[in-house]
Amino acid sequence: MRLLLLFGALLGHIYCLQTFVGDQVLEITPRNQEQIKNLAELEAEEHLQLDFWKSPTTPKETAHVRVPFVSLQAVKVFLEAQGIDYSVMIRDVQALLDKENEDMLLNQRRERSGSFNFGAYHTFEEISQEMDAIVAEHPDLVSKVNIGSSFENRPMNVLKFSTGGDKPAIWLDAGIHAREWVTQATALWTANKIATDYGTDPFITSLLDKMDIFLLPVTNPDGYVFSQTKNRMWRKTRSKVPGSFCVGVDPNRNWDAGFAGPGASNNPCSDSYHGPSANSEPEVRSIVDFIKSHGKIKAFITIHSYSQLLMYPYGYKCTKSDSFDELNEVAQRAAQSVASLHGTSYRVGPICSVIYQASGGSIDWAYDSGIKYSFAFELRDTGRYGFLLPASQILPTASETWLGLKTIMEHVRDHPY
Ligand code: 0X9
Ligand code: ZN
Repeated sequence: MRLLLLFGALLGHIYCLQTFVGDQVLEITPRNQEQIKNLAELEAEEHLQLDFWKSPTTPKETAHVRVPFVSLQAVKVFLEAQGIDYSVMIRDVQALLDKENEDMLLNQRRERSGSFNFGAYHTFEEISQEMDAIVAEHPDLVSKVNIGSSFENRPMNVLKFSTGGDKPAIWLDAGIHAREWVTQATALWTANKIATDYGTDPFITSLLDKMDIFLLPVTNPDGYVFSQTKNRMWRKTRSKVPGSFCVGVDPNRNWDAGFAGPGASNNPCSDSYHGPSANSEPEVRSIVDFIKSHGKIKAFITIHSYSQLLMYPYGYKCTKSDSFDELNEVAQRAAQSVASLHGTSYRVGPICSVIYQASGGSIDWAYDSGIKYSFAFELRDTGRYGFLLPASQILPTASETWLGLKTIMEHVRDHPY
């Protein structure tokens, strides 16, 4: 068995596919400020190669950390020595990846003789083809708008849902972080939902009579492809950083909103590296240019995973925005709508108080640019699988998220400004 694993790892390296054999995700519960500091010190030990899926913020709140097999012993010894409570959340990361891969291959075989399965994970190519198919099936409602290209020159294609002309519009994006696969899948399901229900669902019909919707399912195409072919845990873009061997920028630290402030890293090797300058990433620049030139975007909704949160500005500062009361009220109602389907419970609040201070985020930029209705979703789950959410949860996730989106969009429709 051991030999087999070793062989697998070796083979993986030959094909440049990063394996995670024996990696575990630990759930860590610091009891006090001191232990939170201990964890921050642990995170700073670069040689341990820890991947903080969820950072510790306040005592009793859990942190989720993927620990590479080679560091497991050291980390567990450290936690025990400091008296920090932890448990194993995912015992074998690679086992989940193998299952995910197998499911994708099985589904690909099934789709060859059937129709597109929205309850499966897909490649960038497959998603692009399905977007074209949706446009072809609903030519009077849906069109494809190319807003630019990624660093590696992949197209950034947005679906425009419109009954004609250029109306005030709602912006939706997903997959700005590559590894958050349930978000790209949810966005594609949502595109299909809007396209097929227009004309029968009174809400969609009335919304699209007054407004357009723009939906970008794969905001970080290079990262997404990389996460499927090389490293499942990839989060950032794939741009070359001058003067560093490390690749990629955190595209959700790259927006011109408190750029390079607290909650972003200036280390190009960090997963939250803000990049050399605001909008340095072509993926971010393309969206900024599109939204500015459109001029009538009234809502900006970005979809991340995981943690089951619905957030609004600010992240780069911890003061209330002028729209706090209204955004909070809408978000609370949206969270109730999400929960109404399968009981999935969301926490609601401004980014800074709900998670952490994070600068250079998209919804802060949108809000400060005059788009009042700016929200960030963090979809399922709360950690059992984290970024590795099984495909069997795509459909329930997408359908409950849709109810939350509807509540927000309804409010936007009825409160023109
Ligand atoms: O850290 C982030 O960028 C987001 N969390 S994630 O685990 N998906 O990486 C939260 C960011 C909040 N949203 C914005 N600032 N737009
Ligand atoms: Zn994210």
